[in-house]
Amino acid sequence: AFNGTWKVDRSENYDKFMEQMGINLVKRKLAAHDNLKITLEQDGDKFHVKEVSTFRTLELAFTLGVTFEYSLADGTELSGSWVMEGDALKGSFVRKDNGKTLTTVRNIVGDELVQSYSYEGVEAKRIFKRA
Ligand code: MYR
Repeated sequence: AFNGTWKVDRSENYDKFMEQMGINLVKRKLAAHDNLKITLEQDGDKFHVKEVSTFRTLELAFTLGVTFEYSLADGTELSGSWVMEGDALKGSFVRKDNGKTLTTVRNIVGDELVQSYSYEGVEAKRIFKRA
């Protein structure tokens, strides 16, 4: 169900979320228009991800339940994993710089992919449409 290429359509509370993450105004303004595109390919419990934005292009792979490393576009390093709960992908990632946890959930809602983010009491969503 997650398979395919998803292009960000809109965001909710994403600026506040990035502010809580400690991202400065200039970077937040750029990130608001990052044209993020994510391609997901699932094969059993393995996922291959291609991420393309105005900041960078990167590819990674992860296995459900297995910890991996991921860096945000600003260089912030995270370590964590995704698990499947029902039809939802749930991620829990710890920031290496401060030990705080960022959680994120991917859900298919209608024909959209909704990704929710939570960090230190602030929640945001980014909603993607099939590219
Ligand atoms: C992937 O499945 O796309 C790779 C792993 C993603 C890890 C968690 C993503 C959190 C992104 C937070 C973005 C907000 C930055 C302030």
